[in-house]
Amino acid sequence: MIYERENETRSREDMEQLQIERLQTTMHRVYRNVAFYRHSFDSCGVNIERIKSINDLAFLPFTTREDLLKSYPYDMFAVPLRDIVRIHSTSGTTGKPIIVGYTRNDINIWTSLVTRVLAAAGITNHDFIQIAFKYNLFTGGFGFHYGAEKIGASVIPASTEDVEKQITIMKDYKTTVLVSTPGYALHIAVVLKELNIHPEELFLRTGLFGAEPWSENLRTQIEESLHIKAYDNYGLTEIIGPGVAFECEKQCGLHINEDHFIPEIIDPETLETLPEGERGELVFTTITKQGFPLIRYRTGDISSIVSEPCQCGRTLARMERVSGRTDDMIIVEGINVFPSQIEEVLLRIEGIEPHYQITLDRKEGVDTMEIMVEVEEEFFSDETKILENLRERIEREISSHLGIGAEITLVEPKKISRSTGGKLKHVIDRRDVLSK
Ligand code: DLL
Repeated sequence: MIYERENETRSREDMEQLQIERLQTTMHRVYRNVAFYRHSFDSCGVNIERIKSINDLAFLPFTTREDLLKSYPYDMFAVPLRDIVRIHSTSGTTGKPIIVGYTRNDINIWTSLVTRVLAAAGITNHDFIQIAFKYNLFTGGFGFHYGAEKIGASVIPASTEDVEKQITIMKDYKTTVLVSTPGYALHIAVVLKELNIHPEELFLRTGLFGAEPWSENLRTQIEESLHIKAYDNYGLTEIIGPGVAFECEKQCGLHINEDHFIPEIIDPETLETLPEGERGELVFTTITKQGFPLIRYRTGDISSIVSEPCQCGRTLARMERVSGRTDDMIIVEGINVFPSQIEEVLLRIEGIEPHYQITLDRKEGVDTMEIMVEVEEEFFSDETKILENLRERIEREISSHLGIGAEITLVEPKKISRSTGGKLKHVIDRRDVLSK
């Protein structure tokens, strides 16, 4: 079903007209209210009155993750703090996170965008939706919750209940829709099998999965093991959270909510805008957000875009499923982490050499992370108890600073291969996240 037919099926001409009007308003708002944009437009000689077509976007400077980190906590907000009704933030940072704020209007828009995502997957007020995302600073739980209520479904905020409880709820409350990361859905499927519960004993028919990369292979595996149809959806905290792009029943790319976010694909090296269909870094400009508007935000996600209308009737441009990152960010169980953050935790611990290797794997549907760490020579000549204490300490520190569990393996100095001039590969990812 198309939730907002008028907005999801505009002609290209109409859409561009709407986008440029909204972009003008946004540019004025950020120029007036955000010192970062005033400086950045002034130093690039941008005259906002001259931005008259979508192609003129290319004259505007980019905004990066680093810019947002520097603006901690509220320097990027474009409204007085009394108008902010909600705050979320990016996850798992040892340093400072990126904090985003929403006005009441932003929340209303976000809600309707998530409603589009759900409606496109055929969800109605007859459904029972089990949301197995965290309800906290992460945008997944609250984002989906509001959208699901708006569609009139019965919302079950199962959040981080353990997997057996999730299954009991699913069975007893007659859940028809599961909302989670694809990795968690797989984990549920594995445990169902262990418990000897046949998927037909459940009422599940649809899954909406996102927040981390996944492959067509994984989709098939989840669909077959849970007897459901699985839909992909994409979003990021900085732009709004979930509700940026979603699959329809045709499942040929993710429709971007272009009446709220203007997408571009750029070459991450030259920063040139790339033509339709070419793969590069996804960049978004928000054009209706009041609290935390962003101009040409570099997401670091690799994708491509086509604007040809879809067979479903929507004219919203489509992005291909995210096929990687321009940086080394990894996502473990939906939590985003940079190897540099792990390094920061490790190097604060005495006795650790600055050499480590991270191996990601998936066992029985659960993401696992092993960190091999080199330890100073003298620790190896000491009692094993000291080594064991050190191992436990690293595990604790990683978990408390980054919110993820890791298995630590301590090794002797020079055990981990050194860079031979090329870029040292700190991460080995053995999960089937991106292969077709
Ligand atoms: O993951 C928002 C979200 C919540 C999206 C629930 C969908 C469902 P962040 O924690 O800020 O926000 O992480 C954003 O996750 O830049 C991508 O690298 C990755 N990502 C999100 N959705 C997908 C997806 C939420 N469907 C980062 N496929 C993004 C691949 C995804 N990667």
